Amino acid sequence: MLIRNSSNGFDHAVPSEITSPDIYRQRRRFIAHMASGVAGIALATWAQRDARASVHRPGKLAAMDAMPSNVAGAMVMDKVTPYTDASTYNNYYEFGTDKSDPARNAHTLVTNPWSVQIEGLVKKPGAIDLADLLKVAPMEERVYRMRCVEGWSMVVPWVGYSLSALIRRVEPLGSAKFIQFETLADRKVMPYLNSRVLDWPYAEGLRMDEAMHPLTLLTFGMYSEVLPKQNGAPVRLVVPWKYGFKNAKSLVRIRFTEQMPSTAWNKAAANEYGFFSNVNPNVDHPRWSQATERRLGEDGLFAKKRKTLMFNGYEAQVGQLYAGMDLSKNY
Ligand SMILES: Nc1nc2c(c(=O)[nH]1)N[C@H]1C(S)=C(S)[C@@H](COP(=O)(O)O)O[C@H]1N2
Ligand SMILES: [Mo]
Repeated sequence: MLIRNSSNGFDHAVPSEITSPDIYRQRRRFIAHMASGVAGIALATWAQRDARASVHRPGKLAAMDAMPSNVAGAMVMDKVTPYTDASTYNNYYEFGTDKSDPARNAHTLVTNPWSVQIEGLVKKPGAIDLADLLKVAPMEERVYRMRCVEGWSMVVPWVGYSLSALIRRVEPLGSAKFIQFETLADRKVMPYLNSRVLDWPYAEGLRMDEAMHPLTLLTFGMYSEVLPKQNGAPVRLVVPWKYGFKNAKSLVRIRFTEQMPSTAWNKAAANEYGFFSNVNPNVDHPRWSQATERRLGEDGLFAKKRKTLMFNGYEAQVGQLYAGMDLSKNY
């Protein structure tokens, strides 16, 4: 793995299966093209592939015009998961509990108009329109691993900016120690809100230092395009060192709190899903091991397993956030 972020000083390498240097250079060139306005050609190629795969793709993310050519995003050198896998094998329980349900059902989600409510312990509470939210900081591409607590993983080029930029913008009070994230709960468009799998709206939370960490991405796109609805359009969280369920989709509310906030999965099964939920191969889920994972798009459904990495491979960047904590108790 190689993560580079000139602005944050990340430069860490560990052995793992890596993308060939050629493909890596191609990707970098593609990103530079996106930024310099030559995107049409590159996108035509993507569109052709799309036609072959017959997967609907939402198109270019307008705010990417502002993306700098020297992208200061964190890059993982693992092979990027095919778009088709990342956009058809999903967890978005509001649209159904089968992996194929969100891609089939989420088309009913209305993502425009959209705004995110900022509330709680901040100097500047209030609603922020999506158009304004897109402009809080320059967009970056970050190729992150994502590890679902159920044992599958993927590598996705997300597009967004560090959540810290938004947090600074709204000026939290000194008493704010945590942030709670709430996502859309609209019975008109989300068939599974009538089920009692979870206590809706879906809620997640981070400690302030986790939320401020540069890797924590407020995410608007993937694969150089707008997020597909099943992946959490128009705006979601991506916290790459934590299990996938921390990555709340279709955010509508960001609340600054003094106490550790409740989260949907912790409420549903506290002995299985803790507040921290850092990826940890040494702490098993009560019902299964977390030592290995299956990478989406690799050799079909019964592929050989990969070893799961501590903090999903981001230990050098985030390990110090948990210094001295008993990770088997604070799971
Ligand atoms: N609102 C909402 N956000 C959600 C979920 C959900 O059911 N509802 N599922 C979570 C889980 S369990 C995972 S693994 C990731 C999956 O993200 P992906 O579909 O983009 O891979 O989204 C997370 N965010
Ligand atoms: Mo998950």
